[in-house]
Amino acid sequence: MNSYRILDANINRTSEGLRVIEDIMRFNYCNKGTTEKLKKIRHGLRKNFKEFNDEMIFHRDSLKDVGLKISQSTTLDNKHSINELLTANFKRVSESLRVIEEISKIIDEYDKSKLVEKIRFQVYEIEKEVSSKFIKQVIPFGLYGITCERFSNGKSNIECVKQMVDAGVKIIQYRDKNSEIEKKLREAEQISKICKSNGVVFIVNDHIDIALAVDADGVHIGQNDFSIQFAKSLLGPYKIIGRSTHSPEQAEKAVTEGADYIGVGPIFKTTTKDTAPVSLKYLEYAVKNIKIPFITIGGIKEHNLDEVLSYGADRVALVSEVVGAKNIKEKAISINSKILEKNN
Ligand code: TZP
Ligand code: MG
Repeated sequence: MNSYRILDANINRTSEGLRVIEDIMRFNYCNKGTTEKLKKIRHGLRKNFKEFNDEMIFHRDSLKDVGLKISQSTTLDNKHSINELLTANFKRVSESLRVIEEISKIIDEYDKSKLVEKIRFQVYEIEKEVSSKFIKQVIPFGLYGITCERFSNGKSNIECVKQMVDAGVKIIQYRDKNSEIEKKLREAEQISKICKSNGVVFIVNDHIDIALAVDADGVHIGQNDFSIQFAKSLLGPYKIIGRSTHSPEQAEKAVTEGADYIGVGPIFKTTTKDTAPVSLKYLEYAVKNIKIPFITIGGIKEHNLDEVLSYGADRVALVSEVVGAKNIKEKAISINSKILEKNN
């Protein structure tokens, strides 16, 4: 086994990945703290494997690397935004650190392996920091989960969120129109933690202050709430702003004002929200004309989901149908897979 060749490739890979992130933090975001941390890790790693330098260079054979041909013949690694660059390079760094960690064990360098494991966990923490401050999350396809204690048959909002997250739902909105603000803050804090540790996007309905306090990924605001511009001025450029819309005019306005996604609905009659249904005609309009993500919502149940999907909806919110189900997890799995399969 050519351990030193693997070690060499992965130390280079880690350093290069760290350098890309470091330079983005340094020159694009002028963020001294993160730049310093990354630089320290990069230098520390090199220093710890310095004694193998000669051995590694001896085993290096870049021109005969079969991976180069594969990489040259694909465009899968193309990137279009700083977000994508950061995400891909964090992934590259943690993966290559893991390889160094494992290879170190078989060359009898267990202590070094443990040290690299520690570095890997430091990188995870930095990724978390960078992603909450500088990366705007994308709106995932599939079921958009929303809390609603009024329909959850005694289950708490937290319990509902846990089950939806367990089901693989990738975006959760905390919506509670009735509770005291203290309770909302406490619940939002807990849901934020659940979402962060499961890679789920977290949106707070109505409350920009709560979204900020719990470091949510964004807010959802209705037609009678704050303006999108005001929300942006408080939340900065890396938080998601979603806007409810009930007509093509409102949709176009939200897009012009810079919403990251819009709600399209209520499609059918619903008792969850006091707004008249807009019918599938508005969904048809959105599919044809709206170029940002939109969430189809309102009166949607498992029995009419196929109809909604046949119009081209790719992100759908079913509120009472999911939180009111006997088994929320099973219901969410079933609905989410239908939406995702239809859009595959
Ligand atoms: N916005 C438009 S309709 C609606 C919201 C929040 C409620 C949808 O709830 P349900 O139970 O899925 O009809
Ligand atoms: Mg609102």
